[in-house]
Amino acid sequence: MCTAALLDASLAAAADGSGPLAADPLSTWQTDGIVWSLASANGVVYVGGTFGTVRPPGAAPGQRTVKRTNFAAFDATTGKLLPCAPSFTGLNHTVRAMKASPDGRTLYVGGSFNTVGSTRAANVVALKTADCSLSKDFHPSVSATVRAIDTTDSAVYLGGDFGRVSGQVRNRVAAFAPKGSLLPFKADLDHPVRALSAAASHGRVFVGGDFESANGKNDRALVTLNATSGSTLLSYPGWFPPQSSVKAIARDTTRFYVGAEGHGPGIFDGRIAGRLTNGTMVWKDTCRGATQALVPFQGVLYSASHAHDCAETPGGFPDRGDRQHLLAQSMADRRILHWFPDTNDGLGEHVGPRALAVAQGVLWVGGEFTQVNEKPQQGITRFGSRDTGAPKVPALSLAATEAGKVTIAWRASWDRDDASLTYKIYRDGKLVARQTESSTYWDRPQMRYTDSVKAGSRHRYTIEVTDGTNTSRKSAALTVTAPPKAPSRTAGGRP
Ligand SMILES: [Ca+2]
Repeated sequence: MCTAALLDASLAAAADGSGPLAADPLSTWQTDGIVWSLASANGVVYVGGTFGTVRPPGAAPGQRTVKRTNFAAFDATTGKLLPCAPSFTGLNHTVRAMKASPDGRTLYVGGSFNTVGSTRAANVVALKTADCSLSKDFHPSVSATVRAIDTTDSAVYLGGDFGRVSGQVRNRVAAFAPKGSLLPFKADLDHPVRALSAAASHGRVFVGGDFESANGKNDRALVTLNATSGSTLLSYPGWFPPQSSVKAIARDTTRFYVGAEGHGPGIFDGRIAGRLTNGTMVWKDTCRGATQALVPFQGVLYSASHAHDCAETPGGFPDRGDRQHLLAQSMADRRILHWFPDTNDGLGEHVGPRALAVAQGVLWVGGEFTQVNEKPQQGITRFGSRDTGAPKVPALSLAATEAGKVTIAWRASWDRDDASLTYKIYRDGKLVARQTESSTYWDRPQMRYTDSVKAGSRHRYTIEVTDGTNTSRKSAALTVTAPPKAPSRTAGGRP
């Protein structure tokens, strides 16, 4: 991506097709286990999951570890580890959901735990962000795992596996006043809730998960509830095939976005954009490879998945037997943008990234991975706006020669955040040609250049490739002697 693009990210996406972020990871702390949730407030990024230690950037597993039990906090700008470190412990201890209050003063943390520091808790607590202490007001008792949290000025919504909250029946979704009293909001979902998005200005809450039924009606995977009463406002018949779950919901001022995970026939693993006002669909992409997290940022919808077939989505890729774990797509029209940082599958269920958050213009990614862009990096990574990676240099080969002519060939390289690359061809160290070509990792065209030289002369050719910001090293030299005169012959030796 070009630096001028940073001035206006929506224009940037249009200008070079990559969006506001570069695909080169920033130096980032790591965890020794799975990150399930990310949240930010007041210049701090909170990381929750199933882990016992964190370690600095570059440290190998087990080296220079610092104890952090399922929760850690980092400076959003520098990435430095912060001292805020309550431990979340208990049977199956894990942090699965976090969200700050709109004023940033409180961080709500949910999961499966019964002790936070030395305080008894029941699967959800509130931390005061000013001093990292536990809120004494907010200490509801939730009967099972909390998997989703969203907040408004007047309510904290929880979703998960539970059936009772503070002694009352609340089937998989509940709402509290910010100070901790249970609100009358009540809905009945038959299977776990995994995602929540509260649109306070519209008086509604978008709820996603594994359920087949909501408030006694067949409503699979996604439902929109009245934010005060919990009654069903909008349903989505036909949006999700059987055995599909909504794993993530995000929204902006006019639309909501859902990410799904499907199992079995007629699978739906992609993303849908819908209108907040009436729940109608704007677009749907049918990429295969379950979506785990979504975050909108400057006109781009970033998603965590293990996409392996996006052939039917504009800008997408065919199934090649590999997986692309991070995607950027236009929020306007679902087009897959040229932004392809990647993780490996990693630990656990081997799906790579599971959580996304943007803080101070930087995208934080958490999950199961142990590599980012093919280098060791576990649990957390970050992407900012600065493009620092050069494309790989192609290898030159001889395509043909004839008297006074040499044709050299190479296969186009590719770059993780720039589609259009410029190739510079040198003869005996002197720049003789430039060619610009678009490429992706799944579509790298063959390229060639025919040079005119003196018959019988001998030359050394090299090539380098640039994304406009970063230039590769020069290739190994290809030495060619142009034939003295006709007839021509090809490199294959046929007359
Ligand atoms: Ca680049």
